[in-house]
Amino acid sequence: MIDRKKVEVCHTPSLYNQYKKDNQIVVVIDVLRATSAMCAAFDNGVERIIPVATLEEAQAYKEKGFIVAAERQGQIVEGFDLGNSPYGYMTGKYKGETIVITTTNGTRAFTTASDAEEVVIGSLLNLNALSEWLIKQDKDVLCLASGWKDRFCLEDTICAGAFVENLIASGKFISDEDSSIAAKYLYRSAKENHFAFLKASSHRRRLRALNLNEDMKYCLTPNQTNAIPIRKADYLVLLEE
Ligand code: 3SL
Repeated sequence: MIDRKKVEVCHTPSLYNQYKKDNQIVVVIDVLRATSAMCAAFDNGVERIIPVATLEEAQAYKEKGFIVAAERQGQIVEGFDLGNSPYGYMTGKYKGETIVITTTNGTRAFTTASDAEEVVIGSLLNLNALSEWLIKQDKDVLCLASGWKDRFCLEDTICAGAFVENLIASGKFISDEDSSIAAKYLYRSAKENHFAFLKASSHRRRLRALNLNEDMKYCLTPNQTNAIPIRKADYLVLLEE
């Protein structure tokens, strides 16, 4: 009998304790836009990312001379170097650099999973590359959606559902939880056109009001990079295989 591993979905950081298990890989997902920006950053040569949950921690790093990205309410926080638009990381300016980042939900989800054995960063941008790597690890996987201020959100759910779909299709994984099955069906409904499917979603409305349509189109287009950010100590580096 094949010993199939589990791939499950946790819809918000506040539910993490209900889903966490020993020896599990946690995939932190914040499609709009934190984990998409992190994938874009590594794809463009950033050396290391230090995610922090609060503006106070970010400020402390800034005072020590670090490059610091800070987002709140979808905008760059005054006094910091950049925000979480993926395009901000594509200029070549940050090649080889360490960037500290704090965002409303994504970096909070990352720190919530600090007790996990392994943490990687997922987005639609690295969907297939990360799926292939997860399939090879032979470990249970938990997709942790960042949500919005601990509320369910559609875009992270769809992305988590895409990982569930890919991992189950390998024949090596199953899902038990209704949260995972729901995510998979939502992904199937959305996959022909994520941007259109999310038209009425709260985050699309929020970012549209800030004129961030181009960011959304980029973040919602799957498989633009093979970059897999992986946690090492309390920071992220590019997974080298
Ligand atoms: O919550 C987050 O981590 C952000 O990515 C939110 S926003 O896309 O900047 O609105």
